[in-house]
Amino acid sequence: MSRVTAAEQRARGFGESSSGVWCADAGPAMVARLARLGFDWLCLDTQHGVYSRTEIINVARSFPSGSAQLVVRVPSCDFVAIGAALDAGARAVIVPQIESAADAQRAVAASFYPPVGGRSWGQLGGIWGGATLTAEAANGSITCAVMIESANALLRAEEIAAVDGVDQLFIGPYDLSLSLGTTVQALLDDDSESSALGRIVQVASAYGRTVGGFTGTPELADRFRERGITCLAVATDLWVTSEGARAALRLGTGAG
Ligand code: 3PY
Ligand code: MG
Repeated sequence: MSRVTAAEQRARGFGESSSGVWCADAGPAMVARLARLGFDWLCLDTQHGVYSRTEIINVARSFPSGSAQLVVRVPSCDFVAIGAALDAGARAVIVPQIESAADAQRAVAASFYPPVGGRSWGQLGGIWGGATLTAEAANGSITCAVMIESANALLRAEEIAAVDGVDQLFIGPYDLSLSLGTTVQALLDDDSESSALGRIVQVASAYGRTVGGFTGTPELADRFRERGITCLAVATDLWVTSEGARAALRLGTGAG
């Protein structure tokens, strides 16, 4: 079973029935605005997004308290990168390309202080007047989500989900469909017993983990929700700005 219940994860903002915005390019001021708009969580994508460690810190420094939960998708299953994101103040990490129980164990070891893992002490929040959590409070409040996004990960979903400390299986539909030789639409359309998405949801539930995923648009998010996946990145920073501009032009030119 999970260290934390689904209800506890939900209460933190990044859990079942939550809507996040995924940022790949927005700078600190735009991130702060997005964080106040009502999303449950905001994820900085440091795998495919533009952010260096300094930029993660700059975002975290001006991240508004009492707003969305700050989540970081780290670049890889790397001890230093996971620790750096959490030290900056992320309350959850999404760790990409998890292929095995050994990978998941590495993600957990980097995410939690002893005795759960081997995270190194050095939170930065105190520098800018933010929170410094005790090791116990950090271990009790950080969410470690591991990404299932390959045929291998799908095959080994049980052993990955069984790792103590894994809180959530997070689906990367684009890499997963590439790895399976299919498309995101076809992944969503397959509602057979043996479907990839069905298998992930079923394994997560069997091991008491929540399940989340990247979608990037509200329309795609609806399709994931229909499949029982409800911790979703429902928009990106790019989607918010381009759709906002489209709406303004439509309405502002009297065409709306
Ligand atoms: C994927 O769909 O593979 C992702 O990692 C989303 O960013
Ligand atoms: Mg991916």
